[in-house]
Amino acid sequence: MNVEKIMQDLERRNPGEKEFLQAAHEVLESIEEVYNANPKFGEANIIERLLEPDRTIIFRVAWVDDNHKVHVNRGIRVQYNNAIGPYKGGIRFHPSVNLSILKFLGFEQIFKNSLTSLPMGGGKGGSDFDPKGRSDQEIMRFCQAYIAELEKYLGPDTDVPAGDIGVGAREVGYMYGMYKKLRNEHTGVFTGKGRSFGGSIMRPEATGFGVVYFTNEMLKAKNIDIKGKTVAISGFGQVAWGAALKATELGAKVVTISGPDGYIYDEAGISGEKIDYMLELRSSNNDVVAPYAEKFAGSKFVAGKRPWEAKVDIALTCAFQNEMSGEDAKQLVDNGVICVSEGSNMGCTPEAIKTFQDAKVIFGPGKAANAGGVATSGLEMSQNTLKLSWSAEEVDEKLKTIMVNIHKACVQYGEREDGYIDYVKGANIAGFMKVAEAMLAQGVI
Ligand code: 2IT
Repeated sequence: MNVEKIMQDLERRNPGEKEFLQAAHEVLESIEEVYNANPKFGEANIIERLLEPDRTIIFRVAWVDDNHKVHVNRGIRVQYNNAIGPYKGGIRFHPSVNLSILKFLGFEQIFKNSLTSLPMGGGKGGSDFDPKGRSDQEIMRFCQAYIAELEKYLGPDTDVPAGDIGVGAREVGYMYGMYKKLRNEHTGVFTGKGRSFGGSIMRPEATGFGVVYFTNEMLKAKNIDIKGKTVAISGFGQVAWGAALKATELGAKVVTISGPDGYIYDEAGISGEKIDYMLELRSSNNDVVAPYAEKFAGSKFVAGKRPWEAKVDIALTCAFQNEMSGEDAKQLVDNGVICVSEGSNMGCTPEAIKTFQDAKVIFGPGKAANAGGVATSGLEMSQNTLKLSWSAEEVDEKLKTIMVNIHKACVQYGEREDGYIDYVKGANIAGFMKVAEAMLAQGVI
């Protein structure tokens, strides 16, 4: 394959889809060498077949707000690739959602899910619906309207959605409820469900826990102890919350969280009731972190800025794609950062990743670092199929093992001669190999 030629073709066929083109370019660059060394991939044109989603469903979502006003949003589900299992991936509700963003997320999900070693294909869905400030009734009506259309394309062995930004247990509950009513069946077609109806213990914590387990593996590979290290976390949602819990438990000190309004710096460390307070902030539905500084003395709120200007040992992006720029990365490097991991999907721009890798800062890409979330979704699917429920210890043990194995796979394909581990390359190649082998075995379809 010729990366430049493929990119030109992709740009022509997907004009303006910058997030998708960015995600595709990263994978192409990483796998080029192994792809060209194995002529069987080129002969079957695996790469072009992988880049084109199996199908994309786009639909109107009409709903009525509390003031009886009728709204129309766009619903999308990208069923990207099911070579190794049913389509699997979250649903995002955010005003920025468009086809490019869902294609980038769906494409990344193929490799991430492959890395988990569980049988899950890649997909992603969402809507440009903005949950901010909406009442519970409005959220419910929107979720029901969304799933009333998407229902026909889902199934426990076909496509299994979950949450993502703007979609948590409440939204999954409403969508699953409508799905169940329409199908008259109680098959676990969503993951991230409530515990009382088939949800897995630990799913809410899983992405954040997994990010810290993976970060800890990367540090251990360089004989660095996470204990006593300072950590900057962005975001204050489920991923940030889980990461703060686990990092604190392992003896690190979390000093920042952030929202669209700015960031909180808390030198004493965000632990205990301060972590619980993140959930309270989230449930207010206002999407701000500023109230934290009013509640906890000694902390400060920095308006309109991102947490990457803080001097820390470890930085974890847990908010949004491209939330860390090359400039942010340079600042972190100048401040002596030793390790950066993506809890958010594609949290760092290509310039930021290059800055870290050039400075030999340990860098964990989202596909590997945040795979604990979807891995635990895979465990939820297993429990639903088996019609039983595992304990927290069982789920946590499995999650830990999965993260350790993902780390091993990344090292296998990403270790350079100078000893630096290129986790981006490692994750992309390891994820790709399994999917490519499955596609080869299944013929041209
Ligand atoms: O980005 C992700 O991996 C998720 N939003 C979770 C997907 C899932 O199916 O649990």
